Amino acid sequence: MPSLRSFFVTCLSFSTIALANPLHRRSCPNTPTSRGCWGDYSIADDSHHTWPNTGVTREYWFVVKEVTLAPDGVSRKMLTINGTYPGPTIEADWGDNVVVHVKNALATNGTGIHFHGVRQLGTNFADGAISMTECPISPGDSFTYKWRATQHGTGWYHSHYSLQYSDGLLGPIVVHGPKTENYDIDIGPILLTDHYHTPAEQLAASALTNTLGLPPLAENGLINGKNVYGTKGSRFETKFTPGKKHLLRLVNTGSEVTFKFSIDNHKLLVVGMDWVPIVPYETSVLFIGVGQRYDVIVEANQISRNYWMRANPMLSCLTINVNAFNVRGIVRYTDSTANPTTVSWNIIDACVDEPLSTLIPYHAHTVGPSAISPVFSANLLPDSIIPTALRWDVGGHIFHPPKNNPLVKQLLDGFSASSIHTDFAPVDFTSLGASDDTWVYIILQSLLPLAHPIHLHGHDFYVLGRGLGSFHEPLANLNLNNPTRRDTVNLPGSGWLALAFKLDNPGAWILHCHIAWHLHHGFALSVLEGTTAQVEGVWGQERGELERVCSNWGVSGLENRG
Ligand SMILES: *[C@@H]1O[C@H](CO)[C@@H](O)[C@H](O)[C@H]1NC(C)=O
Ligand SMILES: *[C@@H]1O[C@H](CO)[C@@H](O)[C@H](O)[C@H]1NC(C)=O
Ligand SMILES: [Cu+2]
Repeated sequence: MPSLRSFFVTCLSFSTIALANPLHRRSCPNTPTSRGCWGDYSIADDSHHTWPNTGVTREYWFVVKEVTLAPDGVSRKMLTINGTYPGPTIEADWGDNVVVHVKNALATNGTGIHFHGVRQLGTNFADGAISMTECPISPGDSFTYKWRATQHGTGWYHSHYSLQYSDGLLGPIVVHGPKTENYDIDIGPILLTDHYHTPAEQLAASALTNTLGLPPLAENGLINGKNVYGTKGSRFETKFTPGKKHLLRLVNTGSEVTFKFSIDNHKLLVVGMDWVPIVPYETSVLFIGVGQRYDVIVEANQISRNYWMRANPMLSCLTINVNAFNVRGIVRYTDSTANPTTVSWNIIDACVDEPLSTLIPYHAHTVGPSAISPVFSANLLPDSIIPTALRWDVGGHIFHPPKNNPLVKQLLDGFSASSIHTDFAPVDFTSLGASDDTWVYIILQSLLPLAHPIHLHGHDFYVLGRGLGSFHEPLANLNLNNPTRRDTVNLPGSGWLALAFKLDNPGAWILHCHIAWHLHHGFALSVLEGTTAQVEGVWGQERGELERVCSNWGVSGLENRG
């Protein structure tokens, strides 16, 4: 078999020819032996800068409804898209347009859908972050999200309203594109989550008044919406074709849990993190925090039998899970229905993210000097109204803004960034404007021995460094030379994290901890990017829809009930 490198070189030379004369651009098909190819494009094309113009629109109709389901055999009420959990897969090719019509069929609750990690370049209005870019969609009302799949890989969508995704309102996103290694079969998304038998709202209330700051107890974990619980339920299963290479698209859709994922006896070749292709590396056990994704290739090169697929919750990340060592699926080589008897890799329980040195983006970027580098510390403080309850304070602000007056609406209505209410925890970059060469760094500091998966909307950020203790690193010591680039990364407990991004996407974006309870209790900052004129520029006609959805939300009278 020819080496993958030769395919890249072939594709690369095609695109060089294409630059000289577009009519001579030859198509390089994506096949099991040429996954680096992608028609007129290839893995050599950096999706940060370029994407195919397919002219194709993928359209989806989602109905948000409450149903009773039993993912692990125990019935509970869940919030779903069209009654299924996980929700339907949004599937597109790199460069396609995606249109998602969301109708709210809940009786007494608002909703909204966010597309996790999708860059939303110039489409701030499609981000679906309630309080930031949108009012909740009222019962009976609908909203249409329109965005371009400029990146490729694996993602997920979820409600960004209250704790709704913890009650099930989520599903996978697959954007097909070239890969940095060859594989034969795409197994598709594999969603990993913690699972609770109690509605999220009740759990959050107990987490709030738990003065130790301990998370709620999870009864279980699920793989693609399934697992056993005692004698109930059934496990997720997948079939491997002997001798073939399988692509698995791993997503942690959890509320709080950090997993180590593994398949007994099999190595994982990691080829993508979040929406970013990486230089492939091999591991037997992969650490996946809430919101993170990894595309891995697994070769069915072991003897023909059944194997455990494991998602072990990391108890050292302060997860509490009743079924901790039994969050498993089954990989079968044959039609046997027996349970596997295989032995686990040695899995060390540690709350330590994949090392940055192994997560090397395939397309190297260099980070420029920062215009500004604010430091924000995260701490748990007593609530001003209920002193026995705790709230997350980040840089002196607790994020709990109104739903009926989103930050972007206030900007468009002519309020200056400095007059935005402090409940938005605003980080105001408006005076810098948005341009292709303005960089900002943000340093986050965790004052408690608790790690947080940090996620930014509207960008892939650059992870310039992280460490234990308090941040006193000279900026010059940070790694600006092709640092790890992704949209969700772990801030270590009692440690720091230095992130960078370019101010190239005007709008209002949220930077937050993806532990659902932490976000719900204030762990977020609002990033204001671009001048008001630039924000107006990207919103254009979409402002009418913002006004309509907000006005309906006002009429619904639900503002103070969720
Ligand atoms: C969801 O349900 C609606 C209404 O029944 C239907 O039109 C739509 O095609 C369904 N969508 C998906 C993705 O299954
Ligand atoms: C709406 O849903 C959220 C999350 O599930 C819940 O916390 C809230 O209480 C609900 N609101 C109403 C009015 O039912
Ligand atoms: Cu957190």
